[in-house]
Amino acid sequence: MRDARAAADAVAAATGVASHDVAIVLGSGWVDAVSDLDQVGGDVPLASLPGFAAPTAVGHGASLRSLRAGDVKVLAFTGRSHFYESRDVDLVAHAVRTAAAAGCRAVVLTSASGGIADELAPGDIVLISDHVNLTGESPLVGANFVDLTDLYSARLREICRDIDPALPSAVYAGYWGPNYETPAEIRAYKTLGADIVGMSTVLEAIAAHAAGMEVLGISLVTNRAAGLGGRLDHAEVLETAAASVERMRALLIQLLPRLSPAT
Ligand code: 8IG
Repeated sequence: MRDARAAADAVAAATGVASHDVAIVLGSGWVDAVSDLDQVGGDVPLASLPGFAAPTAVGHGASLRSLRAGDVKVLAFTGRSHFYESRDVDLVAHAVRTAAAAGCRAVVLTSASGGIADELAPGDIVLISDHVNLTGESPLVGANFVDLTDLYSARLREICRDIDPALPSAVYAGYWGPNYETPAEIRAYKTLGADIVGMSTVLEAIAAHAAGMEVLGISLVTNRAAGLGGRLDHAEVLETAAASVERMRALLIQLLPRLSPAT
C-alpha cells in the first residue's frame, strides 16, 4: 500500500495547512463548480506528492487545492486517477487515503455518469445511495471484511436534500472502462438495480469508508447509457457538464460549509 501518511505530510507542507476537514474529488466537469471558493496558497501538482500520478483524462485537472468554505477546510482534488488509467487500485485509493491521513472526516466523490433509470436525463444531479462494483477489484487487501451496508452516508444525503429536496437517489454501477458499456451490458446492469453507470467512485468509496470517513457521492448524469439514447461521446459529456455547472456550483457552495467536522 502507498504511504498515505507521507503524502498527507507533503500536503500539509505544500499547502501550509496542517489538517483539513473535508475532501472533495472533482470528476468530469466539476472543477469549475468550486472556482468561487477562497483558496489558501496555490495549486499543488498531484504529481509532486508522494505516491500520486498525474491524471490523464480530458476534463480533469491534476492538482490539489486547499479551499475555505465558511469554517470548513476543504481539500480539493481537481482530478482523480481512474482504474482504467493504470489498473492500479492502490493508486486509485491513494487520494482518499491521503485525505483521511490529512484529517478529513468526510469525502465528497463527484462524477459524471450515464443514466440507466428511465427518469434520469442528461443534466440531472443525483445522490449516490449505493453501488454495484463491477470492477472485480477492491482497494482492500487481506482479511479485512469491511461492512459496506452504510457505505454512502444517509446523513450527508440529508444535508443535500435540505439544500435541494428534489435531488434523486441513484444506485451507481462502477464499470471498469475505458470503453463504454455495450447495450446488452446496460440491460444487464438495469436488472442488477443500477440507475447510473460510471468509471469512478466505487473503489474510492470503499477505501474511504475503510479509512473511517463518511462518504457522499454526487453524480451529474451527462448522457443516457449505451442503447438508451444516442451514441456516446466524451465531447458531449463535457458539454452537458458545462451547461450544468451553475447548478453544481450552487449545490457545492451551500453544501461544503455545512460539512463541519463537529457534526
Ligand atoms: I460521463 O455511459 C459517463 N461516464 N461507464 N458509462 C460509463 N461511464 C460513463 C458514462 C457511461 N457516461
